[in-house]
Amino acid sequence: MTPTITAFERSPDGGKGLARDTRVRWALEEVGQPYNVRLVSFQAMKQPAHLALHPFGQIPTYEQGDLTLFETGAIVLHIAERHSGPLLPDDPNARARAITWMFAAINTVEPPILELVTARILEADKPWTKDRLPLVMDRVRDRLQQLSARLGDADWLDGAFSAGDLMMVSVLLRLRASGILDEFTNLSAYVARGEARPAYQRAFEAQRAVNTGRSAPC
Ligand code: GTB
Repeated sequence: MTPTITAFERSPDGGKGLARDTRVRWALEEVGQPYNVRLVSFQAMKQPAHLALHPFGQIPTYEQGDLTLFETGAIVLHIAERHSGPLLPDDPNARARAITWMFAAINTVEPPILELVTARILEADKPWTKDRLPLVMDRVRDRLQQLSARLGDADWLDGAFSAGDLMMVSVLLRLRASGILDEFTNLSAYVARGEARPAYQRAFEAQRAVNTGRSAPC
């Protein structure tokens, strides 16, 4: 049965691919699973029909048969597990490490990045932002420094590309506008490698088509 995911009717980023449905689309493209998309407005997200799928009234969600999921990490992990091979290695230890990187992306690397997004965008005009921004930027730099040291000159975090890389690249993409990523040559190249993957390109174009009104290339 073809899964259905939800995405913004109009993403606030205008199609830059930063909303989290892109991560789910990317995972589905990597495993070659066709999918349907139901677009929801901000208003519809807070209505009972959507809240029944997502208790926090957000996107993305994932429905397949009688299974409904929310939380991007859980959805990507589910997709990876259902399609053995492309996103999770068969070796149990390598698989556990790939899942560890998924958690590291959303639990350790993403939180300071989200703080930065809040400071730069949502609180840009607040009186405290001038003093707080350098502190937040340094917290992001600390994490990137550690991640950069671990990645070294490898292509991916642990052997072949995995769901861990999919999540980490997606998280790092949120930094592009800040310029901080450019301070770490190997991380910039890592993100570029992720973006160059045909599956990412298809996912990106599909969400862009929704948000710009242009049709996605076949
Ligand atoms: N922990 C949840 C998950 O990982 O799935 C978080 C889901 C979430 O934050 N969803 C956001 C949402 O539905 C969209 S992705 N927000 C609406 C609401 O809460 O009312 C976050 C997002 C939104 C916009 C941009 N952007 O414009 O650049 C980027 C990312």
